[in-house]
Amino acid sequence: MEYNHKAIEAKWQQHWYDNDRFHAEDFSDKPKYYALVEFPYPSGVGMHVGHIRAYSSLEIISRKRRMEGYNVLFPMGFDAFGLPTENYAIKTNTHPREVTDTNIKTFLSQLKQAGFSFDFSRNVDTTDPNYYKWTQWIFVQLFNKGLAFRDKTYVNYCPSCKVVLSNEDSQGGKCDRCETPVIQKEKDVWFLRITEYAERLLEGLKDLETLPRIRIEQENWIGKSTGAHVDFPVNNTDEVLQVYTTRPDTLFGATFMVIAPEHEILVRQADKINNLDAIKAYQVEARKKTEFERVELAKDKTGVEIDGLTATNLLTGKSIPIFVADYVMIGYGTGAIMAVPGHDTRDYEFAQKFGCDIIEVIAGGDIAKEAYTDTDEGILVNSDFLNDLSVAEAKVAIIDHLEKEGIGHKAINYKMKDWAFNRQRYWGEPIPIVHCDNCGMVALDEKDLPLLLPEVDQFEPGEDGQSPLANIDEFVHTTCPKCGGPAHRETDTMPQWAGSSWYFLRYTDPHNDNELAAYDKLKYWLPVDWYNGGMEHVTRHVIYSRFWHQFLYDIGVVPTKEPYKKRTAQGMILGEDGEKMSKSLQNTVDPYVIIDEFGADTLRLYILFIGDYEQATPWNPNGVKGARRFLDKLARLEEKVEDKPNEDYQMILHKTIQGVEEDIENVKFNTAIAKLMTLVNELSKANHVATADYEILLKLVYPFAPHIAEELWQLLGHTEDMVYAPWPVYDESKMVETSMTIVVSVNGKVRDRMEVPVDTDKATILAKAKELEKVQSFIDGKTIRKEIYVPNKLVNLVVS
Ligand code: ANZ
Ligand code: ZN
Repeated sequence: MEYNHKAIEAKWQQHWYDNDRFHAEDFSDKPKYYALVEFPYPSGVGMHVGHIRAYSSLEIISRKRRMEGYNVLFPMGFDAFGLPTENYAIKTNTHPREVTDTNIKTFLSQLKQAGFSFDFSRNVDTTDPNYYKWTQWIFVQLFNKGLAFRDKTYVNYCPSCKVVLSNEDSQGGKCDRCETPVIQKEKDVWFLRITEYAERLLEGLKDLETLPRIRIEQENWIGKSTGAHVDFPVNNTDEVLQVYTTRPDTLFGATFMVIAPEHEILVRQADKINNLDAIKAYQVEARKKTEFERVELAKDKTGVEIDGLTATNLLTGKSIPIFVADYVMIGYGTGAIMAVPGHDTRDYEFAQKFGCDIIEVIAGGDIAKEAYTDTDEGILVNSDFLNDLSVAEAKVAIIDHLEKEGIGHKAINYKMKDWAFNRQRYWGEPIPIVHCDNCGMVALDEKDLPLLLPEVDQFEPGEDGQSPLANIDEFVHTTCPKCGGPAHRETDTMPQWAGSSWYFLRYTDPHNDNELAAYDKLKYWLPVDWYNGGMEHVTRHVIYSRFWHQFLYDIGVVPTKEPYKKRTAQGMILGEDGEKMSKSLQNTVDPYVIIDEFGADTLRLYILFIGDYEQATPWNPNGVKGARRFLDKLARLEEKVEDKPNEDYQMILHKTIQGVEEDIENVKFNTAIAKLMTLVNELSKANHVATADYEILLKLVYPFAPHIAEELWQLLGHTEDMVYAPWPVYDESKMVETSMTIVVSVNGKVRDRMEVPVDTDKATILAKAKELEKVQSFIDGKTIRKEIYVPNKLVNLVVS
C-alpha cells in the first residue's frame, strides 16, 4: 500500500469521531474498564509532547481493552481555572471565559488530530457553572460537617502574584507560578481539615497498586510519627510548655527548650520577658524566611535566649533555659521542643553555639565530637530508672511513667497540614459562604448554587491580596440565607486543586443537573481501574482527591472507599540536549509539526518507543524517522499477503503476541514496539505472509498506530473497523522450540557451538561435539579423560 498518512488519518478520525466509536456505555453487560489520565490545563500554547506521552499509556490500554471485550470509559476534560489564564486575560484585556473557550477548542482539535480514543461526549470543564455548581456543593458539605473552616495563620504569600500559596505551591521557597521568593504573612484563610483523614489516607495506600516510589512519596507527605507529648512547667508562672518528641527516652538529656518565634507564650508572658525588643527583632527576621530556608538551609543556627523565663525538666528536677529559634516550626507538633543536644544534630549545633549543657543519655557514641543518633544499638545511661534499657524499651518505660505522673502521654503526629483552601483571584470557583452579623458564617442552600462568578471588567487582584470580587458591590452585598438580614459574601475563590479533586466522578454522569453524579452510574464505573499522570501530582492532587473521595464516601455520595485501584506515572520528555523542555532554552518540540510531516501514528509510536515510559528521556529527531520507516515497512508488507498459510515464522509470531501482551500490561511500551519491529523484519524476509497472520500483526500494531492499522485492515476486505476486533491470543504449541544450541568447550574453554534437535540423546550429542572441526584441533592426539554434558546447554571435554 502507498502510505499517505494525511489522507488516511483524516479519513479514520472522521470515521471514529463522527460515529462515536469510543462511546462508553452506562450499564453495559460487558465488564467495565475505567482508564483515567490527568486532564490538562488548557494553556494558550496548546498541547506539547509531554501531554501526548501522558495520555499514550492509557490510550494503548483502552484500545486493547475494547478488543478484549471490555466496555471502556476513557474520558477527557479541562482543568481550566487558574492563574495563567487570568494573567493572560489581564495582559490582553480579554475575558478569561473567552480565553478558556478558545484554548479548549484548540486542545480538543489537537487531541483528535493525535487520534486519541477518548469518549468526547463526556468532556468536562471545571469552569462550566454546571460543573462548579458541584464543586461548590462539595465545599458546602465539608463546611456543614466542620471540615472547612477559617483561621488566622501565617501563610506563604507571593508578593508578585498577590496570592496566598500552599506549601506545595511554594516548594523551595518560591512561587510555583512566577518564581518570586515567598514571604510569610498573617492572614485569615480558609482551610480544609485534611488532617482528620491522615490515618485513612495512609491506610488506603495499602490497597493501591503502584510502584513503591509512588507509595513512599505519599507516605512521606503524610509523614506519620509516633512519640509523646511532655509537659514542662514554666517557672514562676502557671504556664506549661508542652512539647512533641519522638524521643521521650532521651528526656534526662533535655538541657534546654526551644520555641518557635510565633509561639503564643511570648505574648502571654510578655511582661516577664526582659529582652522583648531583641525577641521582636528576631521575629521580624524569621518572618522573612520560608519554612524551607528555616528547616533545610539554616546550617548556622540562630536564636535568642528568653531573659526572664525558664522551665523545669520534671525528670531531672533541673531548671533549664528557653530559647526562641526559627528551626522550630509553629505549625508542627506543639511549636515547642525539648532540646537533647547529645542525640539530636540540630540541637547539638545550637548547644555548641549558645554554650548549653550536653549530656550523654545513650551510650555508644562520642558526644564530645558529635550528636549520637543511632537508636538501634544505643543503651540508656545517666537516666535514673531508664539506665541499661535499650532505646525501644526506654520509650515504653518513660511513656508509662509520664502517663502515671500525669505529665505527658503517648502521641501521634503527622507532617501533613490542613489544606489552605483559598485564593484571592477572579478565575476560580467562588466560595459559597455569606458572612452575617447575626448568624456568623452561613453556607448557601443547594438551590442557590451555582454561585456564579460575577461579570467584571477588572481582573486585577485588589490591594493587599484581596480578591477582585471584593470590589464588586452587587456581588458582595447580599442577604443571609438563614435570617434574611443583611450579609456580605465571601470574596475569596477556591484553589485550582478544587475542581480536579472530583472530576473523575463527573465523567460517569457528566450532564446530570440534580446530583454530582447518579449513584448507580458511580457504582457501575467506580473505582478507576487505572490512573496515570505526572510524578509531581502523586502527592498533592492524588492525596487531595482521595481525601474528597473518602469524605464523599462518608456522607454516602460515592460507593467506594478509595477512588483509584492502580496508579502509574510517566517520565518527562526532555529536550534533545537532555534539559527540561522550555521556551527559553529553545529545545521544545511541537507535536503538530511532526504530525503534519510524518503523521500522528509515527508520533504516537515514537513517543512510546523513545525510552522506558516511567523514566525521563531526551527527544531524538532520528528516532521519529525510524518510527516512520517501520510504518512504511508495515504498509509494504501488505503486498506480500496471500490467502494461504505459512509455517516459516510461526514461532516468532506467537512469541511476539505473548511479548507485546506482557509488555503493554507492564508499561514497557518501548520493548513492545521493539518486538513488533523485529517481527515485521522477519515477515519481510518470508516468501509470503498469510492473511490470518497479517491480521494478527495489524491487531498488535493497532493500539499504537491505529490509523494505518485500520486502513490496512480495510484493504484486507474487512467492512467493520478494528475498534472491537478481538485481541489476538498466542498459541503455545507454536512456541515450542524445535532445536537447541549446545556450547562445546575443551578444558573449560569455549571452542564452538552447534544446533541440534531438542530431543537428541546424550550419546549423539557427545559424538557430534567431537566431530566439530574447531573442536578436533584441540583433541587430536590427546586422551579424553572426561566427557561432561550439561543437558540442553553445554559439552565439556577434558583432555590431557
Ligand atoms: C527530642 C529529641 C531528641 C528529638 C532526639 C529528636 C531527637 P519527626 O520525626 O519529624 O516527627 N520537633 C518537634 N516539633 C518540632 C517543631 N515544631 N519544629 C522543629 N522540630 C520539632 O520529628 C520529631 C522531632 O522533631 C521531635 O523529637 C523534636 O525533637 C523535633 F534525640 O525531641 B525531638
Ligand atoms: Zn443571618
